[in-house]
Amino acid sequence: MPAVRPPTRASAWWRLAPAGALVVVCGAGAQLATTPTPAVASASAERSSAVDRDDDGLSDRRELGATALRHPDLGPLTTALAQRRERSVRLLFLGSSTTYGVGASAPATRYVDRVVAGLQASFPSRTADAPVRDLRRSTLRPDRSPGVQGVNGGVGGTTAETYFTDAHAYAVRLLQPACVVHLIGSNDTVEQVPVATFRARVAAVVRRIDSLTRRPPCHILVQPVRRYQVGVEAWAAYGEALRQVADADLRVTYVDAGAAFEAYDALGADPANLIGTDAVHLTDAGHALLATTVLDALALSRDGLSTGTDPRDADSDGDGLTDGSEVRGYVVRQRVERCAGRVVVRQRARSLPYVRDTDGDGIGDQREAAGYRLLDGRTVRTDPSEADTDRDGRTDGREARTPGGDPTTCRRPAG
Ligand SMILES: [Ca+2]
Ligand SMILES: [Ca+2]
Ligand SMILES: [Ca+2]
Ligand SMILES: [Ca+2]
Repeated sequence: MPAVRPPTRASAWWRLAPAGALVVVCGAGAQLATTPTPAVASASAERSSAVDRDDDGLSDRRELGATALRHPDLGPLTTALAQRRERSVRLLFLGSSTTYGVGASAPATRYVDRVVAGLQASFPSRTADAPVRDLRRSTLRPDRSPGVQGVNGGVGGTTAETYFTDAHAYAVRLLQPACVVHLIGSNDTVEQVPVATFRARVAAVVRRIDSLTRRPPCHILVQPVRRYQVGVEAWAAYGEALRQVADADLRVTYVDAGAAFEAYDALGADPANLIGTDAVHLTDAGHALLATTVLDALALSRDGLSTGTDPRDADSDGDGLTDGSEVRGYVVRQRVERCAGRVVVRQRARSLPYVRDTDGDGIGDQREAAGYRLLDGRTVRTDPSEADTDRDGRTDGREARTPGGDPTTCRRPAG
């Protein structure tokens, strides 16, 4: 029998863990990142692969995934990506004109659309990939289909003071993004907003977004491309401010996209034609380089994904079955007369550790595995991963609600 616990409210590890506690959660990864001596590094790697703090049969390493161990600040995104076949994984892009797409010749060549397309290619879902939508369209009718989705919240001309509005707050509350990408600072540098003020404003937006979400998202702070009228040193100070915001919070990542443009001499001879004729906005090639820089910095791959579960909660979806039993599988003992003629007395089932009703038949995974009552008083068990256990065309839930119905026997209900 699978291990059964009373249902608890599903929770996410990064929500339960305040910033300080997260250091402990990812202690092994953090130790590796500080490049200790090789002997220490391998010892901590070994420890982390064996540690199973919630005692659910899955190691912390497996539950967090290699990517999150290496890059703990992306935890909310990597966990969401692990669940992408069942749930929407939304990325909200904030910023000014470049985020909005100025300079790009078509929506598909915008930096935002390229980042989203790159993630969709790396992390396919069951449904057709949704194109990036703007804030208004995303909130008018939220797309509930599974997979990676992009929401473009860029507003031209904005600074750190103005790039996050009440409309954005509404969208965050409604859409609950897994990660928020902030490309901000270009206009602040031109307006010579004091660096400390800039830093405080970005940090305040991060905090505000966190307060609007049930599971605080990750944040990616992208240092924009330098503007001609801003000196290299002044520009670097704003980048340093973003880095400080990222260093202060374990869910915030800093990406220096501007450096890639300096390396191509974009503000000099610009041989790769990255900056447009207005000397401000990016060309299609510039948008492509920006997108590549962001994707490369995140270094996300399917291999590094986790089980999509919480290493501090033995039952991430609170359905009464431990994460370990749902991932590894368990035996359901029940005589089932299938329509094909075969009679089965026990079958091995697996269910999703982050979805309470994996097959969507209206009966939770734990009830299907442990047994539930039919209207005639008998108790039966059914396959939590098969909506129609006896394969007679009617779901287990429907048969259980029908007088005379039996989801374990292939026949029409009496009457
Ligand atoms: Ca565990
Ligand atoms: Ca469970
Ligand atoms: Ca079910
Ligand atoms: Ca059936």
